[in-house]
Amino acid sequence: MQLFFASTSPFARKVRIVAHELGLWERITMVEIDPWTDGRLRAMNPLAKVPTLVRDGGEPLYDSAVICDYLDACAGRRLIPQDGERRWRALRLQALAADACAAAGRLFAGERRGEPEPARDRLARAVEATLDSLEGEPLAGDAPCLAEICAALLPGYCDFRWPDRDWRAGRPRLAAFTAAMAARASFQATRHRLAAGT
Ligand SMILES: N[C@@H](CCC(=O)N[C@@H](CS)C(=O)NCC(=O)O)C(=O)O
Repeated sequence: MQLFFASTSPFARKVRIVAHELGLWERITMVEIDPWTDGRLRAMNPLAKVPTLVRDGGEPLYDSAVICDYLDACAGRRLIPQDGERRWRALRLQALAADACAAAGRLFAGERRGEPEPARDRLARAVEATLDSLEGEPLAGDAPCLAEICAALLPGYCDFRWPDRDWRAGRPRLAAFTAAMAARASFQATRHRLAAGT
């Protein structure tokens, strides 16, 4: 299998963390690309987005939630609870993290372009409210499932994009949880970084 990813993408990071936690890391060739300029991607994914997973003898898979589901099935269903409240919680936190990370990415891009404040305000409020909501979640950094992995994505992305902004102030539980998750090998191996030339 080949996973096309960008090291700046929280969606790709989620998939890579899941692959690592499931013990599938060695079975996947990680191909780092720039989704905006790499012409190979659109032939596999009409949206030309990362992450995209190319399987041996199967259709390519895209959208991080679909890829995580596929990897979890490959590994015998270990990270995504299959029934009960735990399942809905994991899927809810996955959806929350996805849209909040998308808002954070748009906010970062808008700041760089110097977009006016009102255009950015709704995005900033989505990011802040999501961090507040995560502070209220019962999260533990040991034995994580998809819920905990997803809950740690936005804090990690904020640290990457805005290292000078203190999202931890007033959110001690989320800060402790994020530190515990950041120490895991899967999070260490997938830390966000700027690709060369960006
Ligand atoms: N819903 C998708 C979102 C993926 C996504 O937006 N990826 C961004 C990078 S963070 C991308 O590839 N952008 C390139 C583009 O929009 O052309 C998922 O969960 O995989």
